[in-house]
Amino acid sequence: MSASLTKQTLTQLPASVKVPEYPREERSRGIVHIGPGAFHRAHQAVYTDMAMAYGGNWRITGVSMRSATLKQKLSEQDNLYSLVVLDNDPYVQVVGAFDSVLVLSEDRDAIMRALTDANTHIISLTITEKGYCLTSNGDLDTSHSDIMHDLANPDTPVSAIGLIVSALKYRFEQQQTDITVISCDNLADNGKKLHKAVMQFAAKVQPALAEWIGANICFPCTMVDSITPATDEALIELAEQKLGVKDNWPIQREAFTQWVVEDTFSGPRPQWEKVGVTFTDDVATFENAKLRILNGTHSTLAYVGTLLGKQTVFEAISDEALEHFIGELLHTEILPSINADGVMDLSAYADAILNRYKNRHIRHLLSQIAWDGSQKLPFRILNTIRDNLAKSNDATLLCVPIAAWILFIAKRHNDQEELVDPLAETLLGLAKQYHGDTQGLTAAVLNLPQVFAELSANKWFKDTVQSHVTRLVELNADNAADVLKTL
Ligand code: CS2
Repeated sequence: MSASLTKQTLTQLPASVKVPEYPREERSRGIVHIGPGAFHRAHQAVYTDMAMAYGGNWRITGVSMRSATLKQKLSEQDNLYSLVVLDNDPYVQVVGAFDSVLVLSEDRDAIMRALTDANTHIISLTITEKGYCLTSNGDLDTSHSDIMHDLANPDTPVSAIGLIVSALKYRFEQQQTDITVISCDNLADNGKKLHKAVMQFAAKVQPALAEWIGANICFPCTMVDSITPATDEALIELAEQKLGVKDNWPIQREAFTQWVVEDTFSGPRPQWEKVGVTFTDDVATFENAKLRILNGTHSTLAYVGTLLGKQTVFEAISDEALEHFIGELLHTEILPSINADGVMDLSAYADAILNRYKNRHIRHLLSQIAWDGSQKLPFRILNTIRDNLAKSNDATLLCVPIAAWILFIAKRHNDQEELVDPLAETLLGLAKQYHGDTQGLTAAVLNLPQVFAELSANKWFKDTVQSHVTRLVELNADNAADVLKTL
């Protein structure tokens, strides 16, 4: 058995492996990151690791809201892990930015100390859409069980919003303002949404606290991008081959990576601009383009591709009929919904994304992208539909991923497979109730206000999804071109 990746073995790695270019032991924490999942470790943590070569105490303390696995795995290897970049010639980079991982159920006091430490200048988050506990109108969902718990027990929060507010309350009492709170999730206007949720929560705790947050703390919007398939056995083996030592928790991503950050900070930050991060006053255009073009087509490939029996993004985009459909969807309905004049060439951006999907070295499971459809589709597809309807543009093809999602739910129920979604119980309950009646299931799902909001009452939208469902029920690998053409 080979030795493990640790600070001792770090000095003996092959020359081809990139290692942290700063004296790691001398650098202390400056960031607390809530939700240190694979995406954060492959993206923001890598930028921060590289930026530390230009100075600064920006080590990261990760805060896991639930699972203790990462804490255990990383602590066994001195909080080091490797990133495998999947390209024609895959390479490995060891990331040293983490100083520790804490878990809410085990380390509540240590987490509070980290969040309120005067040397912590950034609280960042990747908690996925559902972690924000928002209603479909973008307000804090005060009927959410975690938010109800936290409003009743503000000193022992279980939600990320409650945790941030309790840390900011301490900072308010100490008048410690030099901190910025950064959302790194795939939500349109992520900083504004986070700010609103925090303000609405804080106002209920203490109005003066909300006022202080409003006046002193910045919540920049960001656009994050890099395709990051979940860790699997093949990756663990590849990492070991490249490292010559065993990393029990490596991560992987494509070579392409982008981070666009609104340049509004209420405290110091790493020199991220030196390592490829873009700072701008207008993140919205980048965010909209990325969410609608990349994430919108990703979800479409996930649901339609699964109905076609495909497993990965590469397999799905290699299907000629599906590739053609995605092209039509992009050029007739998604690109016209985005106003990017003078900021970016949308057509070239979309082509580059399709090329990224065609990377044969990446095995990105459609089932991973299909998670949490009830949370993702509003940002990825429904907002685009709304904009198109408002401009009297067509939105017919945009209703296809919605129809395919509904059939995907029915399929999960029929195949007795897990549906990963915070609304899984409701959705599978409907699939059971309407077993064999896809029209009934469609009507019931489209009636869920927490997903569709005012679109639940839009006759055109409901009729279009129903008609797609009728066609897609027939879809299979042999008739894909014919069926997709008639949608
Ligand atoms: C994907 C994203 O899992 C998903 O839903 O669409 O994680 C996607 O890979 C990233 O946003 C790419 O930046």
